Amino acid sequence: MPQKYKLKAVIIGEHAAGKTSLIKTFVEGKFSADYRPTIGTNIFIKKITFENGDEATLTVWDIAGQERWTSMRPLYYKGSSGALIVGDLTRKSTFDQIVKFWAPDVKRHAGEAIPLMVLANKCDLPREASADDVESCTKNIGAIGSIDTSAKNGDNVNEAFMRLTKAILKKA
Ligand code: G3D
Ligand code: MG
Repeated sequence: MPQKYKLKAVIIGEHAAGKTSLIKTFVEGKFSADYRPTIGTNIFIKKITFENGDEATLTVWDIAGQERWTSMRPLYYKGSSGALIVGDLTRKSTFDQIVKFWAPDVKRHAGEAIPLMVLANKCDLPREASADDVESCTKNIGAIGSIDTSAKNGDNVNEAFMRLTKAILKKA
């Protein structure tokens, strides 16, 4: 019997790193009707089908606006089984902030063991953060891995979401 899973993931990282663009690319331009401006969160839903017929309905929560300062962060993280953490390759500081702020923040709210995937976004542009910078960020926070992405041309976007989903379900 194929299994059906329902999962919640969050996408976090500095303002303008590309979080909303990445999700929009992943869900092929479809905004969820479930848009909740009152809590400053966009919620996107995508169904993923695995090779063996199992299905996962992945709900991704995206903080809109003042990412760091919302008092809604505990609600936002609640019940998450994984997190995509986005850095911007054109701004090295966004990876420093993952180590200093975002990884501790998600672990505090969602538990130390939550699977984290680092997305090194904007790989279509000239980079300021090196592969070493991304790797040390990934190791430092104990993420399951990192992947270079471009929300603009779609590079690795599907792969990034699939790797996190598989890690959550322990399929890889
Ligand atoms: P956020 O949700 O993390 O705040 P956004 O970030 O998704 O709003 O993206 C911020 C800006 O970066 C947007 O530009 C967006 O088009 C751009 N962007 C996001 N991802 C990529 C990428 O992979 N490559 C390139 N070249 N640009 C990207 P604007 O100009 O609309 O503010
Ligand atoms: Mg956004």
